[in-house]
Amino acid sequence: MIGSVQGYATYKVSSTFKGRRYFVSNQWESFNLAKMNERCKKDVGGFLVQLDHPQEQNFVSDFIYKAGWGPFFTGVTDEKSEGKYYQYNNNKPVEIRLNWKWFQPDNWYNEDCVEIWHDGLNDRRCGDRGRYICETYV
Ligand SMILES: [Ca+2]
Ligand SMILES: [Ca+2]
Repeated sequence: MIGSVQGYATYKVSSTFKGRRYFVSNQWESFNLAKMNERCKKDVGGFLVQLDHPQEQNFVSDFIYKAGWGPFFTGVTDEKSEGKYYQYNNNKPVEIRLNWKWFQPDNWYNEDCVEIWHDGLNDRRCGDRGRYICETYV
């Protein structure tokens, strides 16, 4: 944790990881992929976190775990086609092996957004209240 940034939301800022930096919003609100991706752009010049590097999930997990209570939403989703996960920001399919929590993803009542915990990912309903994670290249 290296400080905080104030935009529309307030964010805690991570250290750098392979030329990237992460920001986690401090407040809980209804999650929306388009809205939060736009916030990331305006507030920190980034995008909703893309999980596209093999070690990235671990780094982000460690970072948000120290940031307090979740849920913490990522930019990974299967809203266009059930079970086909892609990065909302650039529409590219997820190419790394995602580390899911046990028995996830289960698409319980149509869960199309993905939250990250210290012990893995879970699919969750977009629209649930939570915090979101932005990513930038540094
Ligand atoms: Ca789903
Ligand atoms: Ca789930």
